Amino acid sequence: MSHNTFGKLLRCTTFGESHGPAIGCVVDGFPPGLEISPEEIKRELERRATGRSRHTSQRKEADDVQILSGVFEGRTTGTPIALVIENTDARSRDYANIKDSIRPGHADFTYWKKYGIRDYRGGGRSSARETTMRVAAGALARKWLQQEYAIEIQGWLAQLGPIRTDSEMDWSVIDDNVFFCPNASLVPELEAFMDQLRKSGDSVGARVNVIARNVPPGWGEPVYGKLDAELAAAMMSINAAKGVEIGAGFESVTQQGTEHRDEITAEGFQSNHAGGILGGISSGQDVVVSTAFKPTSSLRIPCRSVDTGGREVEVVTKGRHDPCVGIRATPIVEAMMALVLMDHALRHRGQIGA
Ligand code: EPS
Repeated sequence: MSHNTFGKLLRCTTFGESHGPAIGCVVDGFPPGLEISPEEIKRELERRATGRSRHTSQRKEADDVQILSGVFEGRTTGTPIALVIENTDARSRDYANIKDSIRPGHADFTYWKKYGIRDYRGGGRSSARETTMRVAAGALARKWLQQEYAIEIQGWLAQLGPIRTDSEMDWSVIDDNVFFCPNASLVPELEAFMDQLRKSGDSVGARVNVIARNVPPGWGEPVYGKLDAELAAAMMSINAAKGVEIGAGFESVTQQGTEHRDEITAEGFQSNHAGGILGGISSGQDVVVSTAFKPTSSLRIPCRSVDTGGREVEVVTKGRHDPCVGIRATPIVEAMMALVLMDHALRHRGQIGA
C-alpha cells in the first residue's frame, strides 16, 4: 500500500491500523524552534477522542502520544518528528463474525479487490482511528501558524442529519459541547435525535465547516497546486467524507455573477462567496471549507452482502461504532486545514521568500 504521505514541503506520513499495536506519523520538513509538548498535542487529541459522550464510539483509548524524534528540550529541531500512539482498547473479537464478509458501505470491498487481503480487525488501515495522527500532526501545524501569522482555525458542526445547526453562530460555545455545535440551545435537540437514532441502530450523516482567519494573501500555487484543490483533496481524504465545498460551493450553481463576485471597495471585500481563495491563491479573506460526511456504514441492523468467496451472506456489524462520524470530525477538518495551510506557507516562502 503506497501514498500514505501528503504535503509538498511539510510532509506528513501516517502508518498503522486500528487494531495493530500502535498508530503513528512522521512529520518531515517542520521548521526548528517551535515549542511543543506531548500535553499540548494531547489536548487536541482529546477533542477528537472516542468515548467523550454516549453519542460516539465507546472504545476507550488513552491516546497518549509519544514524541520519538524531532523534538529536543521541548523544541522542534528541524529533523523528522515521529509521533506514536499505542492502541490499548482494540477488541478484534467483535469482528470475528464478519471475518470473511464484506461490510457494505465500507472499504472492505475495494481493499479486498485491490490488495486481495482482508484485514477485518476494526477496519484495519481504513479505520477512522488513523485520523488520530492527522490531529496530532495538525496540533503542531496549528501552533506554528498561530505563532508565525496569528492564524486562527475553528471548525464546527453545521448540520447533523436533518438538523441545521449554524443559522445562528456563537463561536464561544463550540468547544463547550460534544457536538461542536455553535448554537447551545440546539444541543438538547441533537441529543434527543442521537438517542433515538442509536436506539434504532441506524446512523446519519453530517456537515462540518471550518474557517481559517488571518491567512495572508498569496498562498496557493497555480495551476496544479491550487490552495482550494489541495484543501479539497485533504478533506476528501478523511474517512467517510463524500463532498467538499469551498466558500459558496454548490450554491454557486444557482447564483448569478453579480451576486457571486465579491465586490471590492477601499474597505476591502464586500462578501466572501469565494471562500477566501481566488485563482487557487488565498485572497486574505477567511478561508472557508465545508465537508459532507456520510452516515456510518457499521450498523447492527442486518443487511445483504457477500463473503470473500462470493456467497450471499447477512452482515451485522458488532463493535463500538459512532452513529454519526461527523460528531467527531471537527478537530480532524481543523487539523487538515492547518497542515495544508502550513505546507502552502512554506511553499510560498520557498518561491517568494516572504
Ligand atoms: C471505526 C470503528 C470503531 C471506532 C473507531 C473507528 O472501531 P472499533 O470497533 O475498533 O472500536 O471506535 O474509532 C477509533 C478507535 C478512533 O480512535 O477514532 C471505524 O470503522 O472507522
